[in-house]
Amino acid sequence: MKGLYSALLTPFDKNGNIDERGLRELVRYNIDVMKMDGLYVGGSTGENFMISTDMKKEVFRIVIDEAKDDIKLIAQVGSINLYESVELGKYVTDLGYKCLSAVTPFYYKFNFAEIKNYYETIVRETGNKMVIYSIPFLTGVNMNVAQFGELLANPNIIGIKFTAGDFYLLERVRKAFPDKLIFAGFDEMLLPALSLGVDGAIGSTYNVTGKIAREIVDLVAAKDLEGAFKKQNLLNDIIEALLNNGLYQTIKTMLETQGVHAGECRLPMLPLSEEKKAIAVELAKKYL
Ligand code: HMN
Repeated sequence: MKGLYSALLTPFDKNGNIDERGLRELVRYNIDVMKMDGLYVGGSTGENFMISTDMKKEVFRIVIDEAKDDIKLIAQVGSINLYESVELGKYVTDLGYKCLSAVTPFYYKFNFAEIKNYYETIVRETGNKMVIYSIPFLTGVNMNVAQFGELLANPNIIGIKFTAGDFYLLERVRKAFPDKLIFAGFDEMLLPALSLGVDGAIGSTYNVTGKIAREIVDLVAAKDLEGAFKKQNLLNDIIEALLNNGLYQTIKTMLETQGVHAGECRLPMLPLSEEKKAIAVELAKKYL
């Protein structure tokens, strides 16, 4: 499951319905143009926490139908409703997804025993593999090396999507679990994460910056750190512009200029103003 994954966006129409044609085009774009190794389906980038269970299923079904065996797939089924996670986990496993991921349960201050039970329940009930999705800046859930170790002791819990800037923790986790998969979750810190030995990366911006991310991966593998640093600078120029302009909406508008019907974001996210749309179009002209 190693490699570079786009965290897949979900194209919506103006009424917040899934645009199947756009979703299929986006899957193909990531495979054929961005040349990704994998897709992370149903993550934050997919606006997953704003859609119903049925819509999540629809996304999972369309994506695997379009992707077939052309790209690796990870299905994010995490939810603070554990019953929904299990239902989705079983659903995607039946569809043929070979690996799940689940965000650490958030909002309530779940204790570690509850978090452990959440992961163990999902892998037990689905029989599938699991990548822990750790993103403390959004969930408020911080785990230490020992706690990661307790989860990773389960052979079906095969790795961590590490979306944090704590590189001391990343280094400790890498050293402690050399045989588990670690994915970097912050695109703007791809190079430092690679230098600490991550097995891959999962990111929203790779839907439009995947080729630059690939160059960084290749330059690090060739031990050309200076070259990799220049590419990370370029990547971060784009990421900074995306974050300033509205991340998902701007990526979607950039994709639209490439003929991918990436559509709108779903409420409560608002559409871009005309001014911001124009900025997104300029970014696409400059970087795509
Ligand atoms: C997902 O769940 O969709 C992604 O894996 C999340 C991914 O880590 C992204 N994080 C968020 O959007 C919160 C990053 O790619 C992020 O968008 C990027 O580094 C820009 O900050």
